[in-house]
Amino acid sequence: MIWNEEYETMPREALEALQVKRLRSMLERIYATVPFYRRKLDEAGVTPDSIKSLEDLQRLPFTTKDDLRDNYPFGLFTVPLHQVVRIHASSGTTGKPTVVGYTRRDVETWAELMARSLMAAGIGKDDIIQNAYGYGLFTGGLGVHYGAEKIGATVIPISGGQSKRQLMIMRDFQSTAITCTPSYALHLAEVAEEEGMNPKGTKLKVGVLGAEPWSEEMRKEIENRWNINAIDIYGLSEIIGPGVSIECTEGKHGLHIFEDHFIPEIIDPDTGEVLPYGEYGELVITTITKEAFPVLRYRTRDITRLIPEPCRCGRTMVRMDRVRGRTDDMLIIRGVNIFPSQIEEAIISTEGLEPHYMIVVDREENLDIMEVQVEVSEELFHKVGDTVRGLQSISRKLEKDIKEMFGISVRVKMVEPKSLQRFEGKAKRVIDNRKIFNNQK
Ligand code: DLL
Repeated sequence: MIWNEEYETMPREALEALQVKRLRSMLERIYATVPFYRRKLDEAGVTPDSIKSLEDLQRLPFTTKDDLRDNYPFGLFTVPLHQVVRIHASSGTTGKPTVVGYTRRDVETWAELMARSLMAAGIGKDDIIQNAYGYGLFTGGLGVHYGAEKIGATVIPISGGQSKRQLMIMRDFQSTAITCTPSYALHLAEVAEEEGMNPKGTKLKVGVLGAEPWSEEMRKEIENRWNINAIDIYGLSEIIGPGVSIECTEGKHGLHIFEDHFIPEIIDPDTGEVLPYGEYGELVITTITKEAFPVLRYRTRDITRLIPEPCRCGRTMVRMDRVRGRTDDMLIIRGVNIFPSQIEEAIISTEGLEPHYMIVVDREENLDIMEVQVEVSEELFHKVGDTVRGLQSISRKLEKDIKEMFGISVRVKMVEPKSLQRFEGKAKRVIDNRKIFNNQK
């Protein structure tokens, strides 16, 4: 199902012409209204009307999260506040949040993109969407909400948390779709089982899950536990919120980026050089229709690659691969780059372990030490005769698998079922004590 055939299946040539036209008018807008961008464009020696093709984009400067922070809170808005009808902010773990604003038209654009996204996930007007993304400054809740209303679905604005209540409502209102983070979808299944409710027996048929990295193994786990189709949705507040890209139901291989609104590039995060299609690197996005808060070549810090091959669904929009992780979440252990989602894959493929884990990194005698804490399954835990030796063989297997993947030794610590923290929103997977140590110095 395609919400907007005209744009979503536009021939590439026409799409690229539209992108160039929109890019130029976006540049005119930021040049005229935002001193920060005017300065950066002047420094780069480019004027908006010198942009003739998409290749010219490479001559333009990047925008980083630090630039947004330096202009906190409203310094990069292109319109006076009386034209801003909504403000959101990204959580951020430390310091001030990143603030973004929307004009009335931006809110409409966002609703359109979320309408496209939900339809791509196989959701329509007859669906009942339980929207368990947080409502508030986080973009997840309201982003999904407006798109759901636009396609005429019934939306339950339940927000995150209160798992037992979520399950009661899911059953009583007969929700057919759930929107939340993958880690919360998994946690809800667990609570359902604890409450004696069979997650496979609900009316749910699809989950639109995102806002954090997750592995293919995690998808399978969620799909099996709930008997649903789990669709990956990507976005970030700085660009618009959820609805930057989404998987379609055709094969679930890559997320279509809505290129009539966003121009994606992949760069080498170290050199800033643009990489060809197919290579992994940092995703950079330029918004070309946003009014209040456009961003030029924004460095998302998310690692992925672009997949240009046409998709069976008929959309002509390029796909991005699932996000492997963020450059700032990437662990460097004794010089080796590791994304938590890669450890997740190894855990889920190990029999007897649950997909609940925490990675703890420390430094002992100048050496990086990585410990993977992971829950054993209830079943295994209660099988008495099998205890110590059985558990040891599982932790050794995981240690060996990780060693094979990365060439480094890790410690696997198996913990009791349900003893690690659960998350209602974005999961936290890493405790890096080296950072604390460095900060204290
Ligand atoms: O997480 C927006 C969102 C809400 C997306 C609901 C999807 C669903 P932020 O809080 O600004 O916005 O966080 C954005 O989250 O740069 C990625 O690192 C990560 N992220 C978002 N979606 C995915 C995904 C929302 N599908 C940051 N896979 C982004 C992996 C994701 N990481």
